Amino acid sequence: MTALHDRLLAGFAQAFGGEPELVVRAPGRVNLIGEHTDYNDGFAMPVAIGQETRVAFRPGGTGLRVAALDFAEDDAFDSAAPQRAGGGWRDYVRGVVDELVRAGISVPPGQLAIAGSIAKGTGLSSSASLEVAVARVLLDAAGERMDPVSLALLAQRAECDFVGVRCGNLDQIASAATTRGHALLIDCRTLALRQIAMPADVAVMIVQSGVVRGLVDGEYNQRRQECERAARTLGVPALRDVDEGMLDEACGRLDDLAFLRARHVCGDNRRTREAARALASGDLVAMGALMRESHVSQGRDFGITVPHTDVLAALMNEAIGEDGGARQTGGGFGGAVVGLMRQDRVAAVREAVLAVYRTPAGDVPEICIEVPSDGAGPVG
Ligand code: GAF
Repeated sequence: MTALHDRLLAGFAQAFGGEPELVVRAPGRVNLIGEHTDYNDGFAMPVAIGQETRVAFRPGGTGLRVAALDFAEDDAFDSAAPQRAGGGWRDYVRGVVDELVRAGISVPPGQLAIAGSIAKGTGLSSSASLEVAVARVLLDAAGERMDPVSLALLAQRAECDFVGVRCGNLDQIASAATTRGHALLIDCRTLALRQIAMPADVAVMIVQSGVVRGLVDGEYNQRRQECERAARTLGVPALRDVDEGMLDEACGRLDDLAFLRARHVCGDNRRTREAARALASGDLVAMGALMRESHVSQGRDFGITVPHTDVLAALMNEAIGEDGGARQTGGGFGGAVVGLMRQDRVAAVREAVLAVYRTPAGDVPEICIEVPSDGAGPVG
């Protein structure tokens, strides 16, 4: 099927013998625009990508035995009991099991193998895709159905409660609820979703800066606290309830840092809604301008770009020209830069990046062209 699938089946056979009964895939995502807006009840617009996590399951035995093939590590625990966090990849699995048990699902005992093609720390949501894949395979094995958004929210709770990242719902919804060939406009408060067809001649390019980041390092939660402080001072439930005009009028009430954080969030909420309209009408010039503005705002106001992603985004924007744009994507502090461009610009942009950009280790960057994929589901 794919190299990942073959690796998963071979790893399952080696760890547990024989074959799985169920295989599920859940994609990573690249966020086109709307960053750090999700936990402010705002808007984001991701696409699901071809890089994904696959999990294979066979019911039987007592307890859950888990083999994480990418780490050559395993875990074993009672799948019917509440779980305790212990650190590392195990928390993503145990956290999901814990949430399923809390939701009244009778998680079957069995063997579970996990393999993925999303590199960690690259801003493409390897952790959300793992959570969503594990939740979906265990629900399927239990004979239970859950709609994609409820499944995503369950996975998000697992990350918040077990891993300790107070993330929003963007990554899990993107992994669970996207549709092939479409970007997904998410209203992170109402959970209204709008699928937006990608224009046929538009390419999504992801370039890895080579600066690896993690969300657990405190900066992410700190940004969230700063946004919550700004909302409290402004007397609103979340920054979603403030637009840029209101913010300008209220700026005297906010400390400088809270004002800057709020300006980014309010700006990206507006830009994301405008971007959805631009993409839906195939207006890549408008879409590109919004992406460039969003990148600037992430650096100037939100303090989450780094010199390498600034250089890379500038280089890509120059090579793309007016018809499209590029910006750092994901939680920030490195990771990937996403570019949207006409298909006929891909070769020139790739060439420009490879000629000039080097990762902190001095390597040429990884570049891939992504075709927006379907959200999580069974394979085969
Ligand atoms: C990370 C988080 F997990 C998401 O919830 C979101 O906040 C994103 O950073 C930034 O937009 O991926």
